[in-house]
Amino acid sequence: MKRRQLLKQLLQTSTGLIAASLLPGCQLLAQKVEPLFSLNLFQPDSRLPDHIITPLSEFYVQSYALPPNLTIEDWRLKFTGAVTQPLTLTFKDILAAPQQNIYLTMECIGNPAGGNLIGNAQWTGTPLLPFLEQAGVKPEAVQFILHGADSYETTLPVAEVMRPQVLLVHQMNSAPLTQAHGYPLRILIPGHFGQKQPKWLVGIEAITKSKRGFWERQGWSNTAEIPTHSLVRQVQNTRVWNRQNHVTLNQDGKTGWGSGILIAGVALDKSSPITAIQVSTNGGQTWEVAEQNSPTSPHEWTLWRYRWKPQVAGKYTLLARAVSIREQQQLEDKNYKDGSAGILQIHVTLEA
Ligand SMILES: Nc1nc2c(c(=O)[nH]1)N[C@H]1C(S)=C(S)[C@@H](COP(=O)(O)O)O[C@H]1N2
Ligand SMILES: [Mo]
Repeated sequence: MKRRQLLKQLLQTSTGLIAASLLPGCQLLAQKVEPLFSLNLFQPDSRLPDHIITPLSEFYVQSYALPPNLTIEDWRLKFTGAVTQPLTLTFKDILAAPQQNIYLTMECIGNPAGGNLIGNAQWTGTPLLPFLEQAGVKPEAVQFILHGADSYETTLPVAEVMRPQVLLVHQMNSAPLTQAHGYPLRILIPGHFGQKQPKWLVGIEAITKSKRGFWERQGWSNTAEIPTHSLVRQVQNTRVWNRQNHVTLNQDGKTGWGSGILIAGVALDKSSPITAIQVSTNGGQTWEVAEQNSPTSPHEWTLWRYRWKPQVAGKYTLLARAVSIREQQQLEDKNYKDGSAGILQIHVTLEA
């Protein structure tokens, strides 16, 4: 894609200019710009599904450089630094270990409210912890540096990486990882934005003095924990993100507003279940509870939909906020470099 075309597309979004220069992974070389997905939640009488998987063709890609070309034969994962027994794993070692599947939603910390840098997949891999125990992490270690073969690096506290739910994954939606998504292996660190989950993982280094990673050195959150937040995807058949967050509906026809309007989206938190998604159609004066599913994994997005029955034509401001045991989503971001936690405002015009 030509730079000008890309800028044009970015400008169609409200935060486009910020996005062009500051997004983690917003590199002209390797970014897919329009990974829209459709939720297909528009049979209101049907049950909400337990899972919606983002097809690979619509799964966003954020890479700060060109993806490295690795082969299973040559790939190695090295455990180095403050460990008693440095360890080198081959791909066979990974496959010989017990395998697990996990549903996990990946989101970029630079994803603007309601944006598309988010996708849900079922990942297959093996826990990291037994390998770390084998390598013997020394008590003086404070952090691990996770190294990608593209020289990407990020760091996390020892305790965060030594949780049993941290996985070394080699499959996405039952197929080997594609080159863009980290072939042959990446790490999943549940609860954190994408920047903490290096693709093409080749090194785990225990260090005794804290260090910041690639995006963190540029001011992005060093913890990069996922806040409680919701993303509106669709109002009737309109994908709101693609239309400057503005939807115009005529009263007539199946997708008009005469017989009600379906609003649908997703919500996510770092670790707590989403207890409610609330929708306001009057700019936040009153809120109604949306229908939602309850995923078995807290690391997978919650799906929700709301049926709105407006009585009169006019202009409306539509908001959706997520509530978890931890927090209730607020209108404004505290600091966008901690991830977008603010509520997206959608402007709806209903024509008579
Ligand atoms: N090695 C490596 N890992 C990386 C990155 C990268 O540039 N290099 N980008 C990170 C960022 S910013 C995000 S949001 C996720 C995106 O994962 P995806 O491209 O599979 O969607 O990968 C993360 N892991
Ligand atoms: Mo990212």
